[in-house]
Amino acid sequence: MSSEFPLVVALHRLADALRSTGLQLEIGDVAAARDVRDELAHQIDDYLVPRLKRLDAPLLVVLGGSTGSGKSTIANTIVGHEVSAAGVLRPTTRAPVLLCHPDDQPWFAGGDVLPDLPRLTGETTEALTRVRSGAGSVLRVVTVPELHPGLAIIDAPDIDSVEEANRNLATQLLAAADLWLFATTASRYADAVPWDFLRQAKVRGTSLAIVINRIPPGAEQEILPHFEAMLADADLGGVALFPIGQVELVDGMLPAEAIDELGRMLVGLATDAERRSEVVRATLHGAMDSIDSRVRTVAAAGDRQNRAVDELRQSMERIYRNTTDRLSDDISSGHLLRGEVLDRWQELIGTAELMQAVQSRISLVRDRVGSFLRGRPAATAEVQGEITSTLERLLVDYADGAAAAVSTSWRDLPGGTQVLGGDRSLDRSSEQFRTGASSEVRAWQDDILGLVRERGASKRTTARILAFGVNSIGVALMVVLFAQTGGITGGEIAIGAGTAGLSQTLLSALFGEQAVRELATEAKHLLIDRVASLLEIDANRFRTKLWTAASPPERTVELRDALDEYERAR
Ligand SMILES: Nc1nc2c(ncn2[C@@H]2O[C@H](COP(=O)(O)OP(=O)(O)O)[C@@H](O)[C@H]2O)c(=O)[nH]1
Ligand SMILES: [Mg+2]
Repeated sequence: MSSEFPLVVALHRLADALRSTGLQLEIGDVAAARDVRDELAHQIDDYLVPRLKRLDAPLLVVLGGSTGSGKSTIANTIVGHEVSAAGVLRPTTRAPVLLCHPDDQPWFAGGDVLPDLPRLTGETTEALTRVRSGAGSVLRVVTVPELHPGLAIIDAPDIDSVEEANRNLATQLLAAADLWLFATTASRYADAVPWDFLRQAKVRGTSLAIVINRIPPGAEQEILPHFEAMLADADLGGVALFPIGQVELVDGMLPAEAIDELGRMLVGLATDAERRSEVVRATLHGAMDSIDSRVRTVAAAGDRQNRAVDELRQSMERIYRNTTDRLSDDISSGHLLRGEVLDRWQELIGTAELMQAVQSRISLVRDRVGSFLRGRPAATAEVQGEITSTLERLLVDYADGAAAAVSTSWRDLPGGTQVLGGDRSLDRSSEQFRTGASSEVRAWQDDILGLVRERGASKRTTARILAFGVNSIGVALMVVLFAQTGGITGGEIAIGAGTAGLSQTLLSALFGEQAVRELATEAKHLLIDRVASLLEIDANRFRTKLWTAASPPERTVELRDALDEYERAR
C-alpha cells in the first residue's frame, strides 16, 4: 500500500503533532504525559504505520520482563543455541537482538519496523563499540534457520533496568510488538513494575502471553493459583500462562521440554496465518482504540502548559502596566516637590518682591522676574539637577518594585520558579534600566525645553522667553507638572500657593493658563512614554525567560485536529 493511504498520512501527522508538543514546564503530572507522548509517537512509527502498510508482515513477539526473569535464557532455548556470545554483549544492553528466519530478514533489516533503531547485522563487537561510543541503541537482526518463517522474537532489555535508556527502549520495543511474551519468576511475579506493564497491555488490548519462570519443584500448586488470582483481579484471567520449573541450565539453555508448550504456541502462530492475523488484529485495533485517550492526555497536558505560561505572562504584564499607571499618578502627586533644593526654588521665586510683581502687572513680572532669574542661573541648574536625580530615583524604585513583584508572583505560580531558573538578577531592575533612567530623564528635560521654545515661537513670545531663560521656564513647567493632581490649576492658583502655584503664575503670565495646562499635560505624556519604553526593557527580560523555558506555545489545536483526521481516516 502506498504512503498516500489516508490512515497512514493521518498517523504521521499525529506523530509529528505529538513530537512537537514540548511539555517543558514541570507542572502537574507532566512526567506521565511526556511518557504517553513519547510512547505513542514511537508506537505510531515503530508499529502502527508499518503494520498498517503490511498486515501480512511477519508477527513480532517481544520478550519482555524484569531483570533476571529468564528472557535471554528462553530466547536461547527457543532458538536452540546461544544467540549472543556470553559476556561480550548481553541483550540487556542497548543492542537488543531480533531473531528471525532468513526469509523474514529483509522485512526486519529494512527500515519499516522500529525505523529509528539502526540495524546491525555484523559482529557483536561492532555493536559494542557503537553502544559504548554513546551513539545510541541499535537493533541486532540475527537470522536463525531453526525459527519458522512468519514469526520473529526480540529479546528486550529489562523493564526495571537501572538505566533509564534501557527502560525506555524496553517500553519502545514492547509498543512495537504484535504479541507480548512477558517473563516473570516465581519469586518476583508480585513486583509492581511488571503489573504496570500488564495493566497497560490489558487497557490497550495487546495480545499477551506470560511465562512464569523458575518455579521451585513442588511449589507449582501454591504459586500458580495465586498468580492466576492476581491476573484475574487485573482482568487478565484468560491470558495464556506458561509455567517453567527451576531446572539446571545446560549451555545457558533450558532443557527443550521445559518450553514445549510455549514452543508449540509459537510454532502454531508462525504456521497458522489465520491465528497470526487474529493476534495481529487484536493488538493493532487495541493500539488504535487507545489513541484517542492517549492523545487527549497529551493535549490536556499541553493546555495546562499554555495556561501556566498565560498566567505567568499575564501576571507580569499586569504588574508592569500597574507600575506605569502608579508611576504616572505619583509623578503628578506633588511627591517629587519635596526636598531642600526645591524649597530654595520656592524661596527664590517666592520673594516678596517677585510675588508683588506677579500680582501687580504682567509686564512688570516679565521684567523683574526675568532679570531676577537670569541673575541666578546656578539656582536654576541646581533645581533641575535635583529634579533629575529625584525623578531617576523614583523610576528606579518603581522598576525595582516591579521586578521584585513579578519574581515573587512567578515563584508562587505553577512553573514560575522553573522559568526564572534561579536568576536572582530578575529580583530588581536591570542595569540597562538604571543607566537608561538617567539618560531618559535628561532627554525628557530636553523635550521640555523644545516644547517651551516651540510654544513660545507659536505664541510670538520668544523674546519674553529668552528674557526669562528657557531653562528657568523649563524648571517651572516641571514643577507645575509634578503638582498637576494637587488641584493647583487655573483659578485655584491662590489656594495652591507654594512652589507649584508660583511656577504656574509665572508660566501663565507668559503663555496663558490654558497653554500652561496643555504644556504640562504634554510634558507628562512625553515622560510617561519614555518611562514606559524603559520599563519594556525590564519586562522583556521576563518575556525572554518565558520564551526560553516554554516555547513555542503548545499547538494543542493541531494535536486535536490531527486526532480528528485520524478518527475520520479510520
Ligand atoms: N538454574 C536456572 N537458572 C536460570 C533459569 N532461568 C534463568 N536462569 C539464570 O538466571 C540468570 C538470568 O537469566 P537471563 O536469561 O539472563 O535473564 P534476563 O535478564 O531476563 O535475560 C542467568 O544467570 C540464568 O543463567 C532457570 O530456569 N534455571
Ligand atoms: Mg537478558
